[in-house]
Amino acid sequence: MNIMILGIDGYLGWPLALHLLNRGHKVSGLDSYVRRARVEKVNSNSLTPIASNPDREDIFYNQGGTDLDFHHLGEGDYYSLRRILIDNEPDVIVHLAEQPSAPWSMVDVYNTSITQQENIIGTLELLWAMYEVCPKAHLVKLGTMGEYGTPNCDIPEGEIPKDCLDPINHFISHDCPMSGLQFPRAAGSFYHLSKVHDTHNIIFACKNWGLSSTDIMQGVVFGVKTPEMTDDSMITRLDYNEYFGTVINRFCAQALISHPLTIYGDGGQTRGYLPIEDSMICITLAIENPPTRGEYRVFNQFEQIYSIVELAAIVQIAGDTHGLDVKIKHYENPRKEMESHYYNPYRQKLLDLGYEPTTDIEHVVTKFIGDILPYAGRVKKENLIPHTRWDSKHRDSKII
Ligand code: USQ
Repeated sequence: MNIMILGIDGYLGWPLALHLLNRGHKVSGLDSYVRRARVEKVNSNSLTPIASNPDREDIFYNQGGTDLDFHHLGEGDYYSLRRILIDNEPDVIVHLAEQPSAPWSMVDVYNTSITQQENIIGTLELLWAMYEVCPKAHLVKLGTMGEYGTPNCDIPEGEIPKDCLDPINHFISHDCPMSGLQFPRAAGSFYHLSKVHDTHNIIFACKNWGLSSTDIMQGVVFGVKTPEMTDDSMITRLDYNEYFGTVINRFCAQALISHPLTIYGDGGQTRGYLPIEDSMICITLAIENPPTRGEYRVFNQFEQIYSIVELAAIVQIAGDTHGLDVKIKHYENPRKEMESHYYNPYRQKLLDLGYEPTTDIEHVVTKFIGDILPYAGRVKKENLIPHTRWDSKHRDSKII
């Protein structure tokens, strides 16, 4: 297939390019390299020493990549996006080119506006360009499990199913008058909300113009190496700062330097998680099993659900295997979120396509810590305590 990856320089975009090239697909991509600049601006770095832009371009072309363009989605340069699509004629567009951080989106009015401008307007421009230039292409769009929030009932995949909810939260058999409508979204940050707005715009574009899309509600990804990274120059970025680092990646970076694992609040917050290899497999399944013309479908994408306390215990055990002294502490929660709640999302559609979730998470986290041990000296301690708060006050969280 002819696949274009938007956000090809990112944490997931880069390994996906290597994975798809390895499977014999034709791969092109675009990026604005803004992630590199934003991480520098918050005085942080990638834990892994990633290749410079020109070196990465060389690797991409050496691996068989066809075209790399510089483009910043949502910055109003619509005709250059159109031109890139005309030149590449993709069958599939994987859209990973969004501002991906909830905390960064909550810093101030400037960051909130940039997040929603880049994500919502960027996706709108893409939808218009697809309609005008390549309406038969399949849009694989990265959404988030965070769109649903943490409702007090089971979470289906996108739509409300035919079976209504019973009082003890499970689906029962009778026709629900609201079936077929989108399951209510209740996002917990301006970033997660930008993905909710994308969802509605994509649904409308599919209905109105006959575009087809897979909207992936992905859980939190962790890890850094995939089988295609045959030498260290091919490694993907790994963020661990309070903005761009997600929880398992942060915990493992903290473990490297014996900084206490930063559990926010009680740590009963439960989410779906998946190793980076699983993310590549799932996105590839979506690409290689496209929807029909005009279809909008949602895949919930995660390996398993875990609470933060459970994750901290897993990282502690994995760190111990490497002789690390891993401490765990609870910090004031900078976010407004439930710290104890019901959580039962479904993820049947990817299983039906053949996804076999990694089961031994302790083993995967142990291997991951081994992958990053050589880079322990690159961890900047000052990036580990959260400072941005959902109430817009800025101060370091204290240990509780
Ligand atoms: N958390 C801690 N300690 C930390 C960092 C986070 O306890 O040091 C907690 C947070 O309070 C939250 C949970 O871990 O309850 C997950 O936070 P996160 O920063 O790992 O992930 P989140 O902000 O929810 O968003 C991330 C990605 C986003 C992706 C989403 C999946 O940034 O792109 O879509 O995970 S989900 O969480 O299911 O929405």
